[in-house]
Amino acid sequence: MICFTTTEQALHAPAHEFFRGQRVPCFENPARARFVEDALRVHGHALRPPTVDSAPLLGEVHAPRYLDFLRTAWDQWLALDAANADVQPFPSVWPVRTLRSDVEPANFVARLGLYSMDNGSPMAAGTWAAAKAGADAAASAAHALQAGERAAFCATRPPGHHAGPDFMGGYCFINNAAVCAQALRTGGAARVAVLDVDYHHGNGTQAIFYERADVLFCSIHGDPRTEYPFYLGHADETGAGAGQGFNLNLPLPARASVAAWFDALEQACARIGRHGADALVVSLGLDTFAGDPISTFALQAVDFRRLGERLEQLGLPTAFVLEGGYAAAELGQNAAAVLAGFES
Ligand code: Q9C
Ligand code: ZN
Repeated sequence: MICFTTTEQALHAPAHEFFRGQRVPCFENPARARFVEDALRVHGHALRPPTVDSAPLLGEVHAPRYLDFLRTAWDQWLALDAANADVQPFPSVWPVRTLRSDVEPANFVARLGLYSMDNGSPMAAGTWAAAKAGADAAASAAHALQAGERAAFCATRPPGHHAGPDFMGGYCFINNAAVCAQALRTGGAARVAVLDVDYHHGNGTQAIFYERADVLFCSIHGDPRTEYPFYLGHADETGAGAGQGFNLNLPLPARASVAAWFDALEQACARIGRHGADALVVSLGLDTFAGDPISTFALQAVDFRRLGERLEQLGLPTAFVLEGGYAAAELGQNAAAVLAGFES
């Protein structure tokens, strides 16, 4: 399978995040991509850099003022104090209900809160470069499908599916799956389906396409009553306006069985089949793995292979975009298992 990786991913290397009241090493780190690259090579996949500049697409899925902020955030942080080079910025205040989000504050941390859904998306000097390169990979995967490839995989890092039209969140900055879906639409696909199999609901992708009928969004995830991102991902979110009926959420209780997970996958596949899609984008989170340190599902490598086999049966040109998965040492073999199932 054609596989896109980026050298820039390593430039996004914040040191720590907050977890249960403590500062801990980031779960989402450059080693994840290295494990994926190593496993892909072992399985005989050729790795290549992005071939497409995603810049013209970014404004189709994200707000201009958010992109301006992201692009310049690190320089603004350093402008406050040169010593900030060794400090990570974290938001500490957010424009929740009754507060205004239309006026951009001058204060940097206030703007960081305006453009963040949580304090769980640490930034570093190379965050923009890495996120932009990941988006380029997602656009390149779309381009490869349009050039006739049956499938493509992008080792996108940082991940993207929590990033909404104008906010970062959950380790995500640019919504790579949305960029890929939009690239497919711009390139001529009339209908696209996005299937999000990350443990966490893809709130950003849902929000970006919620009022659109051309991009179907389906997600299988931990029930937001107990699992991140908490405030979106319920079954009664079915789309709005022209997009009514084009959003399918399949929340499962924490610790759901593998059998329950594959039952949900069947429901998602049935809906995707009815959409008459010209192409499929898979938000491939692998944090459904039994050994994941922050999630509670129970999939094993053999199940990831079965996932790949089932997705192949949809018969669609398919772009895989890496999302979460924090058992880094097993991430590569689990990603390779999906591709092996797809190609078997
Ligand atoms: N602060 C993805 O899988 N919180 N994001 C974890 C530590 C958020 C996961 C708790 C988990 C986000 C792409
Ligand atoms: Zn996740």
